[in-house]
Amino acid sequence: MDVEAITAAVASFGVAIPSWGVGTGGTRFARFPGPGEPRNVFEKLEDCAVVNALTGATPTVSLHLPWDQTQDLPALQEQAAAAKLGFDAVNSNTFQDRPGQAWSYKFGSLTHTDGAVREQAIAHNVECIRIGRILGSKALTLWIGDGANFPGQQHLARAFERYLDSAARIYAALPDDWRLLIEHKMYEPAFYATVIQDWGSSLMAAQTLGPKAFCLVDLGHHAPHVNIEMIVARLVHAQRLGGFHFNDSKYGDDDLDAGSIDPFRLFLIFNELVDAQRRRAPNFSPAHMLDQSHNVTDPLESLMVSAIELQRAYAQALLVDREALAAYQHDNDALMATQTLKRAYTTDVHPILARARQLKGAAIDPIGAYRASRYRAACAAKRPAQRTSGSGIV
Ligand code: PSV
Ligand code: MN
Repeated sequence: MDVEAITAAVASFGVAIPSWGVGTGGTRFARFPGPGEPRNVFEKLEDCAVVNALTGATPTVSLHLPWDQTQDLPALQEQAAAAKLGFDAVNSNTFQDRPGQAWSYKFGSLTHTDGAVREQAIAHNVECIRIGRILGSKALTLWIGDGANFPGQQHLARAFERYLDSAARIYAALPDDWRLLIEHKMYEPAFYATVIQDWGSSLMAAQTLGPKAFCLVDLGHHAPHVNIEMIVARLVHAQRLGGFHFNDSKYGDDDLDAGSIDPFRLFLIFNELVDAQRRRAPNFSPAHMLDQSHNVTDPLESLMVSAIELQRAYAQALLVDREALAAYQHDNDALMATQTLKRAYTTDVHPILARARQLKGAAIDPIGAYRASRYRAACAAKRPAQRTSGSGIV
């Protein structure tokens, strides 16, 4: 691909901002909120609009319900339209109790042993679909924390069966043009066994549910050193790669900024995506979302840098000489095959990314422009400190 074509491809790349990512996150030990945190979904949208205006890379927002609940959906739609923001997948939340709810999720939600709890969790997901339809979303992301902390606590097989039964009810409520994105996570909050703990469980569930069910890969939800690009390749093969929650991790965390620890791994994942795109792999149109917890940075700056890291990985993957790579692979020339990838990965694509932003009317230097705008100080003045509606723990 020539430079112009790569620039155009980068300019058309978009990743959704998680609404919960614009507030400061936290760990289970503490949360240290910064000045001018958004206090509701409308203020979160204001922040998302700033990130998109400066990067041109985040045209959509992924809501989390009930954290982003509002009685005034038309106003939300209006604000989004004015800011030229769309809504990506809606995320449901049955991993927390909310005040006044009839049944507790302490021992699970969609897989709870009590049918009444399962019904409540199913109804919440159906409500998420209803809200998402109004806003123009086309997918529901289903992540549950259900599982066990002790061997023997849960009947492992039956818990999965209950998951399939509950998820089938949600699936039945999906509009024809929607996707159900099933997100797996190895552990946390369940530390012994999580019902949808890996891509195997996720794929089995997707294949059982039907053609609108896909697997969502949150990069941080695997054991250290797991080869995520291989998982991606397998899900592409199975025609069930539904999307990503991008982030990075070093140990068992799932929240660090995308590309901050292992940008080579991010590149290798994008290498699989570009390969699938080139091969016109069937049913291949994964959703891109960030899912990070910004604990020590200004969340908007982290989101900008993360979106750009994804574009960098994408541009570098586009630079891979695929014909040469295929020939080296065919000839079992391991050294030249890997050098072909390295050559693309070590190319400085920074000017291409800046040019793509310039073409879109975004900032050549988003962080510099953001700091010069003093947006954060303006937020601090007009948004007196208050807890955000998000959990702070991602
Ligand atoms: C769970 O750790 C997760 O990755 C899921 O995507 C949740 O919806 C999100 O984080 C927020 O807690
Ligand atoms: Mn996630």
